[in-house]
Amino acid sequence: MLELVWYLILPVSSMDIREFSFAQSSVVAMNASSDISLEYAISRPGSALIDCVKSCAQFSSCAGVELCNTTPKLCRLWDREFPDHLTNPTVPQCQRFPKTLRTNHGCSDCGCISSYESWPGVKTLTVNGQALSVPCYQSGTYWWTIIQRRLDGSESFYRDWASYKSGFGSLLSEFWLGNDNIHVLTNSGLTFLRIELMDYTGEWRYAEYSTFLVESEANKYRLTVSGYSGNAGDSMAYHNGMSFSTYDSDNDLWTNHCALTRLGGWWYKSCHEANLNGEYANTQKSNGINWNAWRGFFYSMKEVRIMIRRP
Ligand SMILES: [Ca+2]
Repeated sequence: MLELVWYLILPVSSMDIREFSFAQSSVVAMNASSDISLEYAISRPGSALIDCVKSCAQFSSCAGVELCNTTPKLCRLWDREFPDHLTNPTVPQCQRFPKTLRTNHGCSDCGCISSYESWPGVKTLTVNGQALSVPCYQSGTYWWTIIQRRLDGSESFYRDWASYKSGFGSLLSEFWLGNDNIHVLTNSGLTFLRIELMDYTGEWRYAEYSTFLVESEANKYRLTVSGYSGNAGDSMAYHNGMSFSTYDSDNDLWTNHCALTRLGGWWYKSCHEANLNGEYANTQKSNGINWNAWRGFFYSMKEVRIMIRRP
């Protein structure tokens, strides 16, 4: 990894150039040329990259640079996040350097990060003095902190208490942020909840809750949720006041064991109206990623995002 550190302040810039680092991305790609806000040739020898990142640092909207080892060398400024999944082997001489903040300014949530950065993505928060990486997501005018995501069934959510406590999966795809982290985040004021759901036709619906609190492990991560609005229907009210259960820890109100039979970890009662950690693509009654108020117990949502912010 090549990393440049800057100790220059450009007078034209409203942002201090020292705040940024440019680390070479592992992906060499070139696509979506409409996202390039500026491209220019660099004639001065030996200083192409320095030239290029200096330009990028001047613009808060610049998300990174691409330096092409052509003749002459080309500097491209990108005005949105690099789409890492895109690759174009026809331009192997271009290298990418995403711009990242050197400091998160002590931000403990994505809303705070949005004051300093232009594009969401995986960011590092400082929560209770500890670093915590989370995906930030923009929905409407807000940046949200994502605590759970289902995308494609690549991750098993049939996990034990310890896994749900600490979290599992990949922040770039499917994951659970961890009950301890969710407790700390809600306890620090991220008490506004938004759940986004997509069915297999591609339709998205949402449910928002003005109050969302998850207690500590000592209280079995007891859930407080209320204040519904949205168009997906309210499938969380049923779970208000419930403790968390996993297949190795039955804290539900049923004589049997919900987490074991419903294949997830959740604030089960007897058993659920929402089963967002259920088994991916399972259409057996109540075992899939259910949201009963919209699609019922025999429908497993294709995609889910659970996210929180300060009110
Ligand atoms: Ca039980």
